[in-house]
Amino acid sequence: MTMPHRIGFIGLGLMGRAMAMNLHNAGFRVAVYNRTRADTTEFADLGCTVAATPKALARNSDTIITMVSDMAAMDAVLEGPEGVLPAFTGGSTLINMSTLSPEYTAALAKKCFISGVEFLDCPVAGSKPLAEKAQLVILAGGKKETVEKLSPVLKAMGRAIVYAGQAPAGTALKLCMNLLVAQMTTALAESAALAAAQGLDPQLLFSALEESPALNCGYFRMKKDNIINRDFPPAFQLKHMLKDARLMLAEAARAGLELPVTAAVEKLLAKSYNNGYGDKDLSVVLRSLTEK
Ligand code: NA7
Repeated sequence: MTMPHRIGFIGLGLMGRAMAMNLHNAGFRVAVYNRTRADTTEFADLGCTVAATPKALARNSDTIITMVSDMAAMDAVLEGPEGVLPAFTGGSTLINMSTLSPEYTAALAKKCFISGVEFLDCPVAGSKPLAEKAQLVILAGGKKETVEKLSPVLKAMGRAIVYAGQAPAGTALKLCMNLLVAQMTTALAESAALAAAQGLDPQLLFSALEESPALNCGYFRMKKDNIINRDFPPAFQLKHMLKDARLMLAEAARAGLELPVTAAVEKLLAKSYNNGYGDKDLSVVLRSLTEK
């Protein structure tokens, strides 16, 4: 790819801020848009252009990357008179890295195709600490040649690209990955709650896990401090996993597949959300196991 390649980044939340910063640090010309403009200050201080609207950003970008909450947020930044889509011209590329439904993603791919815009469906595996270290795994859907052409951009944010097939295959794979994350988190929380209920120090659980060649995994280690300290600063907010659990169940239902454990996990996530923990790390489900 010939540099500079003009990248417009939309959505400077927990993940997007780190990803946009890694693109800037890799030498790409990055301009940004965020609904809450105050969160663009550090990019302005680095000399990045801050666009007033998604449309203004799209007008001056070759590639737009979106990393926003959900489908409503995507509609807000893409559609309408100040959205990306009306300003985007043939030959531009849209890379969505948010987790949306496969159905929404397929419809977006079609809309882009009709407008002559290249579309990549690239959600990521990994939360804030891995985003900060550019260690995400990019789950890529779309035309293989486009993924290859844009791999320098994707590699600036992640350690690896796993090509899944045409869109929405990236999103489909992401839901499978997050099914594991959701279940591993709730399993860890239930295990710690059972340890405490039996009068054990939860630290013992981690000591045993760390000695086990099979169970000593990076994910449990990442959540150790949260569980031991019962403090849940967000690496991945519970509200986003609740959205994803519902997307998994909807996809399974469409295929006539039952996911009984995921259904139980969704109930626990919903309980935590209703307890007011939506913005905490999803490991906060530990609290909801012991609260009425
Ligand atoms: P965050 O930290 O919740 O960030 C969400 C971003 O989406 C943030 O920039 C928001 O802007 C933006 N957003 C949310 N709603 C809107 C609307 N209506 N219009 C415009 N922009 C909006 O999420 P993460 O970074 O952890 O995750 C992002 C995605 O990756 C998500 O799909 C996860 O499931 C995976 P704000 O700063 O609030 O103005």
